[in-house]
Amino acid sequence: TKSKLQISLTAPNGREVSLNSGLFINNEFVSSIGNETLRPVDPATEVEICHVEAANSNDVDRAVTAARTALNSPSWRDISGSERGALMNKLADLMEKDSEILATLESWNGGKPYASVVGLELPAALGCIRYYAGWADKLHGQTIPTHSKKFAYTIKQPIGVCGQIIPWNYPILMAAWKLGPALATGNTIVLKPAEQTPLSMLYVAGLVVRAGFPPGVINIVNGYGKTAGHALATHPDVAKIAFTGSTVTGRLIQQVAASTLKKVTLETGGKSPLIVFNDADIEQAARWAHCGIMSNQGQICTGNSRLLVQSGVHERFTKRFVELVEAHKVGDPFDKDTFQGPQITKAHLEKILCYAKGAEKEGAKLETGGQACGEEGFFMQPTVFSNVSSSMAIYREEIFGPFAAISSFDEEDQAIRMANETEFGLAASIFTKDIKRWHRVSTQLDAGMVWVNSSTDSDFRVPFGGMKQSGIGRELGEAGLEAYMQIKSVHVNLGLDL
Ligand code: TXE
Repeated sequence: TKSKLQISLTAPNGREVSLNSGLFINNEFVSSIGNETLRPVDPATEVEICHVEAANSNDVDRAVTAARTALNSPSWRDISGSERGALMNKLADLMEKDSEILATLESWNGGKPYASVVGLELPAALGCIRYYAGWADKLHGQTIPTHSKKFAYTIKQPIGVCGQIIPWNYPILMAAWKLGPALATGNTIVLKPAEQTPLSMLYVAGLVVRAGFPPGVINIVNGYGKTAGHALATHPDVAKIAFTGSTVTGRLIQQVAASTLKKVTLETGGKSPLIVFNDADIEQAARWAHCGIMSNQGQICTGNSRLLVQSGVHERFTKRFVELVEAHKVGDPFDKDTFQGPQITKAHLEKILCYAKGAEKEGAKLETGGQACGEEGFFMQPTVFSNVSSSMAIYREEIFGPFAAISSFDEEDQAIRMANETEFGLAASIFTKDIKRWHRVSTQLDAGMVWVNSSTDSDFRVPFGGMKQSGIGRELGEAGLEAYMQIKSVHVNLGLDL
């Protein structure tokens, strides 16, 4: 079956890529037990790329067993943190060497502009793995004096087998955010990419072997959410689930994971506000706002989808923002001038179009866009509505497209109230030159991340995550390690006799 699973592809940019389409379990590519396959599609042309194996619950069970065995194998359990870090750095080096292949697969399968995958996302993913590799030998407990004849110490231990479920909008980056802290802390992993985008992580799977990871430490199983994802979230031997995706699926995972009391971290949806005050640098505010909602086809969890603009600069800001939106190029992800590629699927494009239709009916003012575009592929015109009120669906619901809703406000208090009137709490941006104001406002915003005079600007050294229904726990930075370790307290009696 090995040769059957080996596939050779020619990408639209002419690059030849060969990869294995199997499930990656125990450092080997294997066929799935059931007959299910995934059929990834190029969203720019609507052409099917290939077939890859899709895991059913028995396959997930195989992967979890491999991960569980690896957890206690001397080649993983007994190596030092420094050695774990070295393996991680090796993986990052191999990924860097093949970054053009990885970026090709990421762009082709996900419709993502190639230039930004190569220039921004891959460096961020490699940076994240290397950052956590650096932590691997710096994780230690405390000694705690308790009594003259007793003392205690703590050790930080891995949680166990970690199930990691990632979305389609940034496959490699989201995998790096999850693999980094889990490996640094000595866990073993079963990672499930999204069914729309299986390809880039299949290529990474091949590099895992070359980096020298012991079998079973990193398992990568493609598959559907309802089968493979559900099987991971309910498996009794999976100790922890980390998920990035929709709030609806996040809730479901938390519910089913409760039966085995798994540790759960979730990074879910958002409806992040970007607040522009009268004293802001309007050119910079418009540029960051543009980048913060139109990059990655608007499929960004922290995307500043609501632009709250103070009345004094509303007209000027809207004019400049719309100019920038209309100037960016929509088209072939492999064209170096392309800023915006296609949406991930036809269904997703249709959902975005539905919001545009609804907004017009609800009385919002269409400033630009609102339609699909291109002769083939799932392309959406970048879309801006103004005059958006809090009762409208486009103000309340995550659209996840190149779609911005502009509303105006008069006073600071009103801006804070508007920013917070959402079930989400992922991120927020403030544009102002007033130091006292940015401090005052950022303290009051319901958001896990606040940007002052920028937007959606993440960094692997800084914690990332949401308040309210945008998630549970934090990824990245030192805080990102916590979810992957448990503390054991050892009480030592040095001679206190009973
Ligand atoms: O997400 P899902 P979808 C938001 C965005 C988007 C919407 C729907 O608004 O329009 O979600 O996207 C796996 N048990 N975000 O349907 O379903 C699935 O296979 C276990 C925001 O793609 O959340 C995939 O691997 N797993 C977001 C992952 O969950 C399940 C990124 C995400 O899919 C499962 C993506 C189940 N029952 C979408 N059902 C962000 N926060 O960045 C699905 N999955």
